[in-house]
Amino acid sequence: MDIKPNERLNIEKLLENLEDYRPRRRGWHWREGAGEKRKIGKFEYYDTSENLTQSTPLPAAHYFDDIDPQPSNIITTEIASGRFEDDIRRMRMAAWHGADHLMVIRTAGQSHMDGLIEGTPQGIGGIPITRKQVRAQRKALDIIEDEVGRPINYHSYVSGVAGPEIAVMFAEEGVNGAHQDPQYNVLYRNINMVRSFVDAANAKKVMAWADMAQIDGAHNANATAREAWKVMPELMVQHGINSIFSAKCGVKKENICLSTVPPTAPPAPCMRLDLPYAVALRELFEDYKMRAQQNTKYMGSSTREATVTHTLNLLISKLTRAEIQSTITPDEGRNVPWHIYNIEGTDTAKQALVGMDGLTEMVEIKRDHGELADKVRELKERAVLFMEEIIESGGYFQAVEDGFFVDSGLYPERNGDGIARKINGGIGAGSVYERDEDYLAPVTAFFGYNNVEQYDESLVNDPSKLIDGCTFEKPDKIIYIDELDENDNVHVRLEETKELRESSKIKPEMEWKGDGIVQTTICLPVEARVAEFAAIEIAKKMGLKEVEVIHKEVMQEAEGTRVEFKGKVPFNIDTDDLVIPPKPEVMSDDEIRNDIDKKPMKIVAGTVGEDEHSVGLREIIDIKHGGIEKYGIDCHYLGTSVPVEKLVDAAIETNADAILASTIISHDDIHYKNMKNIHELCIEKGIRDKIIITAGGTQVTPELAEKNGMDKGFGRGTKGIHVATFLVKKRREMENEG
Ligand code: Z97
Repeated sequence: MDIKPNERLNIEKLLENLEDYRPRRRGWHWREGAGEKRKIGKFEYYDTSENLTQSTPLPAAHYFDDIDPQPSNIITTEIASGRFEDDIRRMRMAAWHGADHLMVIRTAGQSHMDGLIEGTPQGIGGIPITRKQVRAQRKALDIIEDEVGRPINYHSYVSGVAGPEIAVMFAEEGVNGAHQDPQYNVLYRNINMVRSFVDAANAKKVMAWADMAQIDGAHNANATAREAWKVMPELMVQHGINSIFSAKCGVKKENICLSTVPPTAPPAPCMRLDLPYAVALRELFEDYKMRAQQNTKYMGSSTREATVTHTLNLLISKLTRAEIQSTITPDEGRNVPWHIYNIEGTDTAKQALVGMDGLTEMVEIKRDHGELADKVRELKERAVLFMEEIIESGGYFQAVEDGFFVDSGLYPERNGDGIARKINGGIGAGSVYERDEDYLAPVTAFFGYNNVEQYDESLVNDPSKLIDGCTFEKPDKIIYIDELDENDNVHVRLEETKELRESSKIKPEMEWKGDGIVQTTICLPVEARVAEFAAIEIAKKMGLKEVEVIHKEVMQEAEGTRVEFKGKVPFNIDTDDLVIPPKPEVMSDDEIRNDIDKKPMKIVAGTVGEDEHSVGLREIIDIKHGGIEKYGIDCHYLGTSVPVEKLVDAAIETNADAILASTIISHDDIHYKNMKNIHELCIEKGIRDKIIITAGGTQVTPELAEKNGMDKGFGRGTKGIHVATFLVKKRREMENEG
């Protein structure tokens, strides 16, 4: 299924024959050419990766020949709105902006589900993982990665008591990465610790077979602890436990990624706390990859504030390292997972990382002495002592029982507020049994004793041969169930939005097709609480439904409050009914400049009649705001209230190519009368066929200007480039005619 850039992804078509879809590759993919020096446009870059074949560059790229340099780091965005069919469309937008790690991971509580579910139920605030969703999304990403020209890593999570089953399904379906950390289940989901570690061994073994990247769950301690910067020693301990466990289950070290978050955020002096931590962590775990995520613990609903925190975190990634750079949607605080914020997060990372290209060639961390060196040493010591105490206390399980983890004291201090779990407690307690002697598991990538040799000694390393291959070798053995619920499935949902997909009708959307959501920012001259309720009234009067205030910020208690609200519009717009004026024609700056370089151009300009307005015309001429001077056009500005005769005479004297008349005053149609006068005087003086005449002003209608003898009229909103484009084109035309 090929797709053109201006063509929407056809979700119905994508869902056809899903039962026959097979992933075309497995395993994690790092960016190609990462860290090589390369020339892109007019610049040399030190740490980029290969360019995309199609992409959406940053907004300022049009000043730089539309280049779109890609950092060496993988860029992650989390997309899981609850409707996988709309997430696919968002994935395409994110990939075009430079994301190549698409995580279906949000707080749907996947880890509370005790088995694999089938079909495509709609999630709430996240998405339950099912085979059909995974398959449809991987299939869509095959198309999208071909479109942008870079492999895309698809990722979700292997957690809960169904973890091993999910891992198997992911391996079958070509999922490229997953969160897997038994400590997450134990601490945050109260899953029995023995069960969780046994399950993890199986899951990790399967993930190793599928060459998946693994992300741990240490960052959750940072997000959960009351004073997050104090859990730094513990974070390193958690990373250590999961990393070595994974390596022992056969996961390659380069596929083991530490999930690290700079633990604090402004107004804390975060660089002084976070940078030494980042250095210590990377030194202790130099064989492993870093997956850096922005700090969300202190994130409120201000997207501006979240973006600054993210950018400071990106500086740490740049100064140290982060093979994978996550970008939380900066709206985590308001719980509105919207398309536009995935794109903003992705762009923030791309922009900051590319902007800091080559920084470490010029700036160095003071590693050997001073505050940073002391702190790095101290953090490592605290972490090692923490680990030693775990061993002394009787091991990991005992330490969890004793509440060692997520305690908000800075180790070795303890505040007694850690999360304690019982070795015999939690979900799945007592569900782990020793394997019987004749236990048989003739499947690939199975952890531990599976007793195959009893049946066929030659198959010890290839147990699934006993059954002529398992689902890994023989995907046709997978039992594919399309849907289980006749009301809660993708076909029912698509039916509801059919009109919006198959006609010229559109509706605003933030999350799902046709959700109608709009967001508005206002400033009200009252204190916050009054502003909030006033904003709701205003939104209702604007015709919005289901109004909610999503952000408030005091400008000054008495003078103003900024309020952002969202709501839904109840109508569609038919794009076929729109009257869209033709796009103003603009040439590229270079094309205009080349023309003027080859053959100089001169103009005379003034505000005609008794008209003292000068600003508009000067903006059209002046280089500062993109006026026509910038293309090298020689401009003779005659001032305001210039008589028509003077303007025409000046044009003759200077042998000008064009007259630019500005006329703002419009009573008694004086502006059109002036135009007519200029036109007629030029005829009288015998220059009309050699000169271009244009008139501009806020009340000028292009059609009427032309009726009154102008070659072109320019109304409100005109920019220098519009005038320059016209002058160049008209001159070419006149030359051809002459
Ligand atoms: C991230 N922004 O990217 P549940 N397993 C592990 C986890 O860390 C998580 C889950 C499972 C964050 C995403 C935090 N992580 C959210 C190791 C969650 C999720 O089904 O929500 O319980 O599992 O890491």
